[in-house]
Amino acid sequence: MNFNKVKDKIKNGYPKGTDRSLSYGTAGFRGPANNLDWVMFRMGLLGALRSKHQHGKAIGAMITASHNPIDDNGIKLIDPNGEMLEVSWESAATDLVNAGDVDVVNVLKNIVAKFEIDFSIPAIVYLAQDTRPSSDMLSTAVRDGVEAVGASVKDFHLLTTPQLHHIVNAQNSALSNSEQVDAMSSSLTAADASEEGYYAKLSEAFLGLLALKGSSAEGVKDEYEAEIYVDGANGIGAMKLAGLRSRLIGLDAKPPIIRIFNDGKDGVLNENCGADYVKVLQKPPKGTPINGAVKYAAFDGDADRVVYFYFDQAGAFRLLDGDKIATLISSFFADLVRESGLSLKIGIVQTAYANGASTRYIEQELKVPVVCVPTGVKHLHHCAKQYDIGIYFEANGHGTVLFSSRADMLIQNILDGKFFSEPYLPLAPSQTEESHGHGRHRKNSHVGFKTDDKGDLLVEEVVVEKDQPECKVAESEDNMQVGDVPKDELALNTEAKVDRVEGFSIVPKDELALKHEAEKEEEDEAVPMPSVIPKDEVALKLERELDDAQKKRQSSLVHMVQSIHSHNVEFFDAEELTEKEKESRTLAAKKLQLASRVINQTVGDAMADLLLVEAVLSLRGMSIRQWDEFYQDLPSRQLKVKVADRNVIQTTDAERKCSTPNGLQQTIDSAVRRYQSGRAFVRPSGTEDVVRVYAEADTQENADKLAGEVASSVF
Ligand code: NG1
Ligand code: ZN
Repeated sequence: MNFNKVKDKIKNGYPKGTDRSLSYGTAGFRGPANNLDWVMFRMGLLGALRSKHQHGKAIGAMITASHNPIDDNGIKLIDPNGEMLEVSWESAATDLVNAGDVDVVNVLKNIVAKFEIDFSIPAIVYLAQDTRPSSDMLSTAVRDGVEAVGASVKDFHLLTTPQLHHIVNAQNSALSNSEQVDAMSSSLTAADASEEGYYAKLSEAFLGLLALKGSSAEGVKDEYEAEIYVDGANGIGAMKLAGLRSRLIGLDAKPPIIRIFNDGKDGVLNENCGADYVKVLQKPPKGTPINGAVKYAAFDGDADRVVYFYFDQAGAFRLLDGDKIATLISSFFADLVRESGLSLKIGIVQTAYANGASTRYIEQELKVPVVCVPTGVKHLHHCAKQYDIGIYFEANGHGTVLFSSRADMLIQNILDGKFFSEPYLPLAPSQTEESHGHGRHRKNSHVGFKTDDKGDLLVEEVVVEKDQPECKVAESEDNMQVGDVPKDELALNTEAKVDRVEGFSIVPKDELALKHEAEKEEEDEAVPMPSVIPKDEVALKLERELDDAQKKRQSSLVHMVQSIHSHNVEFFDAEELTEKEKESRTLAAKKLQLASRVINQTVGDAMADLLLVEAVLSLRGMSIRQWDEFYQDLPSRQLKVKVADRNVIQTTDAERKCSTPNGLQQTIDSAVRRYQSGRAFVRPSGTEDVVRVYAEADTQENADKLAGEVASSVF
């Protein structure tokens, strides 16, 4: 481990540029581009170490500041499975960037020791950048960091953020083909690990989906508008969408006509345009070709967010944000799951920024559970993984859909002609609660099996990850958990099923046990505490008999659970289905599988999300206006407040309440109470030096007023 080159490079190229403490936030490091080269160099070092730690798998380094102004830039690292950098490494990133120049090598050594890294393993970092003028120079700095520790770089130059996530995932999953990293990677090959592979995967799946569009039922008009104008935010998304568009040539399918504006030819990145501008200011981007008959979408600066909009008959701007996209996609998947006959657990993950009307719609109309987590993709992604089909979207348009390996397997079964209409694999999470002190405490669990202290078999909730504050379920006023389904269908069905299977049933306590218990109780009552009666012969014999019976049942059960886990799905007979039923289940399964391939399961992806939305609208023959009618947004307002130290504000309850400074929450509460349908919260931004204020109320005027009042209470 020789760090001389690191020392030399720091001294002669990348001295530390600030005394301010930085932290690897929700979007990595971001800031003014003219003082970031040293951060990039250090992130190059860290990326190389992370690759060594991951046995030489490729790590991604994306240079972008997303929707921030053109003079900013930033960097995010991508883990081998294409997801965000693992949380335990975020603090390593923060330590490394905050170290003084002379301490950098020590911090590196600490990281090597802490994570037990074999320094001799060859490492590789996949590098890409957005279109910012500073990105070239900053990319060189990352490369210098990677190479200073003897690792190598593969530079993809210009890519969208989600494209790099996809490529990193595809590369690593292709490498570990036999030892599949996870389901989302299992079907990926080396050919997928390229920009071309990305387009091929998306376009094939998308065209495949469109080809399944049936002719409209008689009397039902196909209202789908095949023309869409996309605001490319004058960034990388515009360029890459043009690349994707050229591959959308369908034989059996009629792809939409995509027209791109704000394509970077004569506009400035994110200036008066892009998804963030459209969402926050609730108005059309600069350069929108106004046309009452078409629909529009807007990407952000690195194309990981998308929102839709249109102009209604009166010419008024109408926004369909991430929440509306989540509802469209959820209703699509909920329908397909029903049609496929599969028991797949669908869940939606939102943040506090989700419009209250969307949450109500999803729960009350779609009847799909909603969970609220703190802002930041890592929280949403992590939580969505707990469902068979986990859908997450931030109101700002960042989101995707995750399919569990169980979902992939069950869908594939149908396509292989194996129809199972009954749930048989108790792996879906159910959320339950248990009392814990005064508050309510959540745990995430599966239905599982255990023996109680008398050796009886019980069906129980097996806790998967205890205490996941970032995946807490929202609490509503009546103290019921929003989105809580007491015990879901799957859990109940599974329990019932298990009950019915001879030999593996949850045996009601048998005669002997009951007798024994009754005797014991009598004894207990009869004999005053605290005497302890030595077990007599009969009791011991009874216990032994119980034990034997118990062991037998247990071993059968273990066998059953093992066979379930090894996907021995022949366990239950397939029910008799008519050919017509089989056909419709197969069609639904095909759509599910293709949709799971259109979507980018590593991260929110504007291009992939756009294709999925278009496919859903097209398959349903639905216009943007019809989609917009799902529910009416509550008017809302977002504001930014500059304060001396934004971190004096600390939050709790998925950021919907603040715990410090003292008294602030009470002030917000009393402001909120004065407005019909009022809701408001404040939180420090993770990407900008500001405090964000959000408010919603019955009218726009009231939402604005409430936001203003709350903003002034932050000073
Ligand atoms: P911050 O700056 O922490 O609010 C913003 C977005 C996040 C997420 C990150 C990363 C809002 C309110 N916040 O985070 O949702 O997208 O940027 O880009 O939109
Ligand atoms: Zn972005």
